[in-house]
Order: sequence, then C-alpha cells, then structure tokens
Amino acid sequence: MRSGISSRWGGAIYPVCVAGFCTAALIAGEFKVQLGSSMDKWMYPFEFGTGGSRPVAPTFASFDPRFDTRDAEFLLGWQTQSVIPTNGVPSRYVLKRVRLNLTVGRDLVNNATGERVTFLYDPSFDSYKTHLSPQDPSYQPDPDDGRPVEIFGVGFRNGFDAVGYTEDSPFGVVGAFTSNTISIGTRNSFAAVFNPKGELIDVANHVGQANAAWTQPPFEARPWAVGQTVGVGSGESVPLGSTFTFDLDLSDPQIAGYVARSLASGRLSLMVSSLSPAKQVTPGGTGLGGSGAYPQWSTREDNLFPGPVLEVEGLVLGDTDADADGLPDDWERLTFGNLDPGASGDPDGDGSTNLAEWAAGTDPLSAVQVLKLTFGGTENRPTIQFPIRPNRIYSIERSTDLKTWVAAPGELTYPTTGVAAWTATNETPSEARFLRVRVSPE
Ligand SMILES: [Ca+2]
Ligand SMILES: [Ca+2]
Ligand SMILES: [Ca+2]
Ligand SMILES: [Ca+2]
Repeated sequence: MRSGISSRWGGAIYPVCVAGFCTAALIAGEFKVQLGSSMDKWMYPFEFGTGGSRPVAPTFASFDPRFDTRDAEFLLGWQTQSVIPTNGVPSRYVLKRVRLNLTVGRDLVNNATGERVTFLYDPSFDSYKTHLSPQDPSYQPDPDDGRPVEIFGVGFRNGFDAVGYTEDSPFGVVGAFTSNTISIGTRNSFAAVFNPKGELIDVANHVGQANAAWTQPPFEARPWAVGQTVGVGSGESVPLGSTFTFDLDLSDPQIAGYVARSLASGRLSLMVSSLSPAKQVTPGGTGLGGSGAYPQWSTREDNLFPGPVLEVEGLVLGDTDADADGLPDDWERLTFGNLDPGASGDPDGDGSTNLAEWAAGTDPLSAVQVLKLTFGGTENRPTIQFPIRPNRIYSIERSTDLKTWVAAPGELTYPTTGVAAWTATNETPSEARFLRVRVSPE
C-alpha cells in the first residue's frame, strides 16, 4: 500500500490517491486520482466461471468462424464515487486526462519446445482491411508487424449493465452455444464503439464474420486508445513486465461523453482487446489463428506484477452563481480566471454569447469553437451539419413564423468524429419554414 488516501471496496483495499499525485483544489470539484480496478474479468467463452479470479487475462483473436473474432477480451470496472464526485449531471465534468496502465504479467510457453513466446509491439492502429483474406478485394497488407492493443467502451446485453454485471456474472447466453455458433455475438459484456446513430455497438466481429447461422459484414472500429510502451521498438518482442499506457481520446466528444456519464454515475467500464492471433501452442491445439502470440495482462488478483491502474484528472463544475449572471462561477473561473465576464459578452467575437457557449459546451475564448450550422439538401429535404461537444443534447426544431417552434421530423446521425448531420424527412412544404438546432447540457 502506498501512502495517500485509501478506500475499501468489495473487501479489498486499493491505493486511490498516491502522495504527490493529489493536488490542492482550485475549484471545489477538482480531482486527480489513481485507481486500482474494482472489478476485472477475463471475457472468454471457455472461462467457465473463473474469468473474474484469474491472475492474468489474455487478449487474442480467433478466426475460427464459430467464435467472435475478438475472442478473448479483458473487462475492467472502477467504482469512482469515493474519490470523484458524483452528481448525476454529466455536462458538469471537465476531463483533462484519462489513462489506463496495464502490465504484461505472463509469457506464453510453447509446451512442445519449452520456448517462451512473446507478442510483437504495434503502437498504431491497424485497419480491419488488414485482417481480411488476401483474396478479398478490400484486403490491405498489415503495414507493421504485430497487432495493437486497444481500449474500447463497454456495451452490455441480455439485461446486464455496468452495475449488475460482476466478476461472477456469466460470459453469455448458455442456450446460444451450439456446435456451429459457440460464442458469436452472445457475450454479455463487449468491446463497443458508437455507431453513426450514437449507439454503443459490439465490435467483436467488425473485421467481418460469417458461418451458416450468423453473418456480420465488416466495418471500421476506431479504438478509444492504443497501448504505448517505452523501450520496445515497433515490431519487436514485448518483454515480460512491460507496462502499457492508454490515453483515451478525449478529443472525441462521444468518448469524453461516455467517461463523464460514467463518472456522474460513479462507475466506469472499459474493455481491453487485441486482434493478436491465438495460435494454440499446446500440443493438440486446434486453433486456426496464425503465427503470432498474444499479450497476457496482470489482473488485480496477480501477485507478480501490478494490476490495472486508471488515472483520471479533471473537475466537476458546481452550480454556484454568486454574481447572478447565469454562468456557473466554476466555469467562469476555469475559462476566464475570474467572474468579470457576463452572459451577453462575446470576447472571441464568434457571434455566440458566453451564455450560449456555456450551454453548447464550446470555448468562449476561441472563435474556432462555436455551434455553427451548415445548411444543405433540397427544399423538400433540407440537411444541417454542425460540430458537437461532449454531453450536449441536440434537437432540431422548425417554425413557420419564428415564434412557435416544434420538433422537426428527420434523422440525426454522427457520421464522423465530432460532427452531427441531420436530414429532414422528405416532404413537400406548403409554406416557408425555418429550422434551428436547440442544444442543452446533458
Ligand atoms: Ca500491425
Ligand atoms: Ca456567475
Ligand atoms: Ca463567443
Ligand atoms: Ca467560441
């Protein structure tokens, strides 16, 4: 146990705030913490109840069509409420850094030869196209040796959620295990990204998967972080005990939004995954993987190497508005350094007032950040495109007189990172219409 604040969860003690890493709070809700995982579980179809208590959790891929391609994933969960304030209002969280640290806790040993088998370091994203059959027209060769270790969000199915899914919960629906579809698309918690509709979807088979009973067309799945380590060159073998760091891409509003929502509820879940081929090195192994090896990560049950550690740095804005200008004082201090600016000011000259910038989650001191609408489409089917910010809710409204506004029928999607696109339902207008985007903090 290192010095600092500690807290007790689930019968075990974890260091949560290491000396020298905690800072004095300028704003009441400022936090800077290190947290051991409060749950970690190997997500593998044949773990048979031991997934939560193993000392190491391997991550690997199977290209056998009876299994998810992301065959073995590593689920991590943190209860954050004892060290990071929970207030149920995600838009009040300002995140500076979210970093995961994982340690390689075991090597594989080839039982036939006794040789150690280490995996190759790949510090950069590999497209799904590098995993396709070379005969596929979309195939691209892997530009660098090895496969990256990736972090994703977590989705749950079959009635589970981040609270109800524990280390002892079942891997998936037992009834779905047949000789032909052993584990495809059935795991109760899964590595997930946001799809264009803003929903968390399973990426276990995004490189494409098909058998007699199940088909998943391929799609790109951008990880939320790619593991980095020092002292190992790209394509080189990773030594036992190496620590990987993963910095979540908080520039993506949907990722930052996921973390803020999680902290507001007091519980954060992340999934570790790598498409390292799972060649069976045990005699008689039947894996169809390939020539590579895969990483094995220390869990909180490991006695040899440190378990997963999360570092989170940020603050929670309070509600106090002592100068009664409609702007939360914490936000004013954070943004301007004092309470002098008022709601109607526009110091960056982007046409959006400070009050509007607060509501939209944009920077009132940067004209680049503003809720700017780009109109397009046709008279019968107009479109609007606009940048999004974390934990903001957008709705499109229309009016014929600029007085009465009603919800405009159409579809809102998120086609690329940080961008929303709305397309109206196709109809012939009987009179002139105006459109607007309403934004409110989540
Ligand atoms: Ca690669
Ligand atoms: Ca104020
Ligand atoms: Ca402005
Ligand atoms: Ca601005």
